[in-house]
Amino acid sequence: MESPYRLNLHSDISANAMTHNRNLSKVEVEEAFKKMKTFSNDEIDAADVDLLLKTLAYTCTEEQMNAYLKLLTLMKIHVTTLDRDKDGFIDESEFKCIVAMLLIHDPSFPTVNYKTFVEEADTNKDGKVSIDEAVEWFSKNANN
Ligand SMILES: [Ca+2]
Ligand SMILES: [Ca+2]
Repeated sequence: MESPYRLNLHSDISANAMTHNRNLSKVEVEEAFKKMKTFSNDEIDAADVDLLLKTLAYTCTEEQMNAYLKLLTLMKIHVTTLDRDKDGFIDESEFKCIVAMLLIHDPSFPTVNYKTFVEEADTNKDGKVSIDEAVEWFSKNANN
């Protein structure tokens, strides 16, 4: 691993966590961020993302945020964070980083090559895998 990836409190992801769950207020997201050990300058390390989600989930009932939604949010954070050149698409080296990261959390995650990934994940058939397409695919393939 290189220098740790940082997730910003005001990123799309944080907004996403809120829009997916209308009962989760900005204040709650902020408070969860501030509880993280690595919190500084409105950012946390990607390593704290799991804990952040657990903290957020803890403030909700199961009805408010179901397991799949948590998985989807977690995936979106991983995929968005690992889109290193920030072009909105997942290339081969980025794909490998995401898989490597998922394998840490879930050693049973299926190892798939990049070609297969593009074939399966590219739902609008433009030859590229966007962040949303990748999130869908990873969520479907994750052992939940
Ligand atoms: Ca990219
Ligand atoms: Ca596509």
